[in-house]
Amino acid sequence: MITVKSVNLTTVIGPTSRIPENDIPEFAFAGKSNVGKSSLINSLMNRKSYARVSQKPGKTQTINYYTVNDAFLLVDLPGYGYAKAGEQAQAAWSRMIEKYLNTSGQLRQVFLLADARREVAENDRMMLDWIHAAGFEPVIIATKMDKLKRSEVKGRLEALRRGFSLGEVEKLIPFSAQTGLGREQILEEIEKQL
Ligand SMILES: Nc1nc2c(ncn2[C@@H]2O[C@H](COP(=O)(O)OP(=O)(O)OP(=O)(O)O)[C@@H](O)[C@H]2O)c(=O)[nH]1
Ligand SMILES: [Mg+2]
Repeated sequence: MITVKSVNLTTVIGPTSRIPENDIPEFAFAGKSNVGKSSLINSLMNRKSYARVSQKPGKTQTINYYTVNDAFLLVDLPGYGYAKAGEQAQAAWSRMIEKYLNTSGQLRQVFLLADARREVAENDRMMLDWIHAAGFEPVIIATKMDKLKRSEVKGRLEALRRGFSLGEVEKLIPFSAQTGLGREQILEEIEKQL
């Protein structure tokens, strides 16, 4: 199991910047605005608020690279589907994500996050298509599992599987930044690719 010894916000990329050519493996986290990408990255890094967590959605509008143990990078992608962001910002967002997915030479695995309480939306499926088109098979993560009642868990996970049309082999990891549920499983997925 990976033990986090050091973390470092290494690179911040805006819409017009070039995607950096790194020499260590990258693991990217995609998903709707407010789904919990930054919180998940903090949980993996054992940090409370190193990656900026937003009260308001649409906070992370850059691609943020966090180096862990000088061995790999966790990549916090900007969230999509924030209605108030405006059309221009949304367009800039999609260009940036597609550019990242298609040009990062070190990307090993994409994690696609979806809120366990919500239905899979059109833009979630679009994101999944882009990830596939770039040649990756994402691991889906159901976030905010602590907000579900015990009796809801099974049904919500099945709904996410249906929403993303997941087959038997595709992974769906239930996660909570609050309880740490799923953290080790995600770290194992990362370790496999190192
Ligand atoms: N209860 C609970 N709340 C969570 C969890 N993960 C994130 N949150 C909350 O959800 C809100 C959004 O979390 P972020 O981590 O900022 O989400 P994000 O996907 O990075 O959002 P953007 O940067 O806007 O794309 C914050 O208020 C978090 O505290 C979780 O596992 N459980
Ligand atoms: Mg964020």
